[in-house]
Amino acid sequence: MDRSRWLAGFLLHSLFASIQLCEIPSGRTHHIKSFNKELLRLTEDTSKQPNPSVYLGLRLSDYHLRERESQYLQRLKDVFQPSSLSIPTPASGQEHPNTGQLALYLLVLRAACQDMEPPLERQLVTQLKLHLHKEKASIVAHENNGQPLTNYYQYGLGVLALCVHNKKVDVHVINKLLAAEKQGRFEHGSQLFVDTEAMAGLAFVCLKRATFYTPELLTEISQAVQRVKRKILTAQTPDGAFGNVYSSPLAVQFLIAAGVRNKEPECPNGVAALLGKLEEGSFQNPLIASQLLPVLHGKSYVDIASLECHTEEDSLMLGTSAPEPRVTSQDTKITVHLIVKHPPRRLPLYNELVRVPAGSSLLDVLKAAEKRTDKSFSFETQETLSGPMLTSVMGVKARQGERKYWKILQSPHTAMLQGIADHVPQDEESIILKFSPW
Ligand code: B12
Repeated sequence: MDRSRWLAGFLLHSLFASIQLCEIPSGRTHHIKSFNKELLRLTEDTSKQPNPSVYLGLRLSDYHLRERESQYLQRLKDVFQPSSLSIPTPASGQEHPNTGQLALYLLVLRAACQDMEPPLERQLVTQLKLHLHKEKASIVAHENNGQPLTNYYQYGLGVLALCVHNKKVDVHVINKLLAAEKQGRFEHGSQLFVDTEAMAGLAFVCLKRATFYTPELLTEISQAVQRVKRKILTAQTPDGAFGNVYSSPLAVQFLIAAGVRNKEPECPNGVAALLGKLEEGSFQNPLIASQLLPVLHGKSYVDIASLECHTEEDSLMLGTSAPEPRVTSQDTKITVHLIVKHPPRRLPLYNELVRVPAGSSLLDVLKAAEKRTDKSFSFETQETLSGPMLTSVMGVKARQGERKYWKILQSPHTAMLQGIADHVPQDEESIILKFSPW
């Protein structure tokens, strides 16, 4: 081979190697397809409210079953689309969709290549701008300690949704997100809230590509992307997860969007950890699964901006077999120690052993405790995109605007990484429900 051809080949190879993004190595098609099918099967259950995140995950996949996606889109519209210009449709039992739900619905409309010119669609954009304005006002109202009305995760999601629709985001709204990120508001002690950091990071990557902003602001946004990248890479644990296993999907979405290369060792290690957990079946929760599916195709929420709908072909087939339900064994019973704490009271409100069939979820344990003859335990839940959230225990619940919640712990200092419907306790496990600030 002559030298110039060798050099050209070498350069081409180096170029190819250097653009290898933080993505999934090839050869996983079978696994990815069956994971995709599981998410698609969830759309069959019409007894559950449709979940906009699930639709986004499906749209960011390379595999599709268009009729199913269209049916699910219609169900989402039935829930989220306002039917008139003045009265927004209630969603999830709330008076209005919250900032995050509205943002997700707008992302859904872009992912479905919906025409956004009709008045009702334009009104949704205006409504999200208004929500973000109120969120910002809430941050400003308390100077150094200000918080958005919902949370910074939803604030970032709102900015991302407007940006993906190529709408100009109010510079003051952007500045508050930049400042919060810079001041480390997504951190608690030494712990980084990776999901929130990643969501803000996705918003910054999108804003960086827009043409509306001054060079000074774009420089600040670029610096923020670099900071988010550094923080997320530093949050990698020895087992490869970014933060924890469930924040890793969004973290890797960000790394893909920010163009992080495979040659940075955190990336292949993180991807390997995700694939390992995928094979173990750790991503059963629909919300987390829907945040992971784009990653398996090397995509992120930022890619919703450029999704096209006319080129897709059906490439998924669903058999008739339904997913296997969780197996509980009536013969084998386990004992779970349930403790309810309501600080500053020193004595627990509840402290009992509860017997349930092996394989029961924590939700089943709470139901069993409630059924006991002494009737001393009671609880309430609220349906969310992540599943049922524990909102009240023995009559104690957060008041409107009070930043408290029922924290679930496995030991006095270990917070659980799953919700009540997903966690399956082992025999003799202790579960502490503690009313805590957030
Ligand atoms: C903010 C947040 C919280 C806040 C919510 C307060 C608020 N009003 O804003 C607080 C601190 C209360 C919280 C609590 C918990 N959280 Co949280 N939370 C989030 C976060 C960062 C954003 C949620 C959000 O706003 N979504 C957007 C809107 C549009 O969706 P939504 O459905 O309307 O949002 C509501 C629900 O998400 C709900 N919620 C929040 N966390 C959880 C967790 C579970 C399991 C459920 C069912 C509901 C729920 O609160 C939101 C606001 O009302 C997500 C990150 C993510 N990737 O989703 C983690 C996340 C959902 N939380 C998680 C966990 C584990 C918990 C806890 C179980 C922790 C614990 N050990 O106690 C508890 C819930 C306990 C309970 N009582 O049932 C995990 C869930 C992982 C999984 N396997 O599904 C996530 C993904 C974070 C992570 N990577 O670990 N959380």
